[in-house]
Amino acid sequence: MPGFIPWPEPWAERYRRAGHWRGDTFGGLLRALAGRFGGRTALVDGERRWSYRDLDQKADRLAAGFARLGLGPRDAVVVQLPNTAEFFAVIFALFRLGALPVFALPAHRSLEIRYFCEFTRAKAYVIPGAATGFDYRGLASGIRDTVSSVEHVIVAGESPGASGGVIALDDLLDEPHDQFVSSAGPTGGDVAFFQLSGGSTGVPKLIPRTHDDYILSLRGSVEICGLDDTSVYLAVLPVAHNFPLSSPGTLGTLLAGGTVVLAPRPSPDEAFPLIERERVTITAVVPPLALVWLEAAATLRHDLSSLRVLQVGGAKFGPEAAARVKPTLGCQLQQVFGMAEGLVNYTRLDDPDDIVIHTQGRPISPDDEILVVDDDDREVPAGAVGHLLTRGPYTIRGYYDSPEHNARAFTPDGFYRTGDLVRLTPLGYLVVEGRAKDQINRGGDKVAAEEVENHILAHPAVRDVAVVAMPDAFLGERTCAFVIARGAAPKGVEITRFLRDRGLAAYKIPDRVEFVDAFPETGVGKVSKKTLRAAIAAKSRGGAPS
Ligand code: J2J
Repeated sequence: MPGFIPWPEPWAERYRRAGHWRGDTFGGLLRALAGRFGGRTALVDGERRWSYRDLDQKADRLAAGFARLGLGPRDAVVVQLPNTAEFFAVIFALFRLGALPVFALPAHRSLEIRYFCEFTRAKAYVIPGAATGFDYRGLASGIRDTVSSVEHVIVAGESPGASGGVIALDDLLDEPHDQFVSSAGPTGGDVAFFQLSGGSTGVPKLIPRTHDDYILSLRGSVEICGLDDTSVYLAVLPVAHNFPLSSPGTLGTLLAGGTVVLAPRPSPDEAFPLIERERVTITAVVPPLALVWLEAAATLRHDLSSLRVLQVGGAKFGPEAAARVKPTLGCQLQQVFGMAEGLVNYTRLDDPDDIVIHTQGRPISPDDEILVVDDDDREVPAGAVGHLLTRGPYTIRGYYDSPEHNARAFTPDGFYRTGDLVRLTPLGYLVVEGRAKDQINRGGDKVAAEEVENHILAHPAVRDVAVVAMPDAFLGERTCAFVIARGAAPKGVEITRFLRDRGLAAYKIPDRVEFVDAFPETGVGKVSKKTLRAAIAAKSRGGAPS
């Protein structure tokens, strides 16, 4: 596939020989799961319960329906669905067809969606129906009218016969169809879908993941997390994100024959009753949500005794909060340090508390290679802090169709530059110490500074801008935009409204806008973001945000 950089053949051969890559595909896997776990519950969405057989059948029907629309192998389809059962019917149907889902988040707006559709020349865009609190129909009609590749808008969860030029998913599900087989179905080495990068550049990057590599990471995660057919996973984070999708997440749970329970919202008053009702055994949250849950567990009276593992990841979980998990929730904490590009690290369930509280885990696979290097790519002394580089059987060798960026983001011998600053403990566990990439980690939501800067620069009153992280007790970090105005400075809200109106996802909109006359510079005359970060940290300790 043009734009996809595969592993060099000697590496591919090695990963196959080691049994990491087995040639399975997601479409085939679901068929096998349906054979094995048939009538058992795969998905719980509100009052709806789909068995493995149901999911398999729906994927068949939908694949046939998609094929009728003219979708086929390697066609990209932007999927923007919340935590609903339909998400799984859609993605497995696309897998079966060999079409490529692009995993947009529900929070993405027209700027992001337009970019994904244009960049992948997506043929279709799948959106949720009513009752989401946002007009996805309006967003979709704007996209269809302006992005020529997008032939179909498909609405999930709406009554058959949806009008206005959109297609109801239920209509596609109508026609019985057994055992859909694509004439040119994918093989294990083929790209299965695109994940999105948290990014640090002007536009989001697309991450091509293959059936082989992703299934390996699922298998490893299932084993490490001890999942089996009695496991019940509660999906509270948006299911399209790599963490709840694969670490081991919803797909790992299905692979193990367990049950996935879909939470419409992550708040304790929605999630705790589900944990109690469905006897949930494992779930995954980001650090700010873990804090909310810890707080709520003290007051809300729900039976959480079924919960065995609380996974926390996506951003650094401090040791003070980490130490409270077991005493407060009565379950094991598992720290997860992962990335959509590949490498995922877990603390193990039988690790001593000290490791679980103070480290971010160790890699899934013995074939994950880890290097900790200085600014010149030389390995640092054991235990010292440095840049994390990684290579392995489920870490990509390049972003999709981005040769220039790839030259910077990967070393010549194929290591991915994660942009994270880490140190390795003597037992091989990673501790995340900071970040070198120009990104803000807003409680697990990643914001690329350059992307936001580009959009702010489009405002006519803005001469220059620098976006940096500011510390925040709850989210860990928030976003601050330092702006040099052309003349009289506009109000901060004019900038944020401008970004919202342009169609930027809300989590990328700066929490604070500061007007300055000039930027501090480094010795070589570059904007010193370090000085700006220190300035806003000092200021935000003293005053309320503007
Ligand atoms: C510090 N930083 C972390 C952690 C991720 C599992 C879990 C998380 C992600 C994810 C994922 C961190 N402590 N525990 O895909 O499968 C920051 C790092 C990393 C970046 C990746 C998974 N866990 N991070 O968060 O692609 O900076 O994936 O490089 O969204 O999040 O972000 P993302």
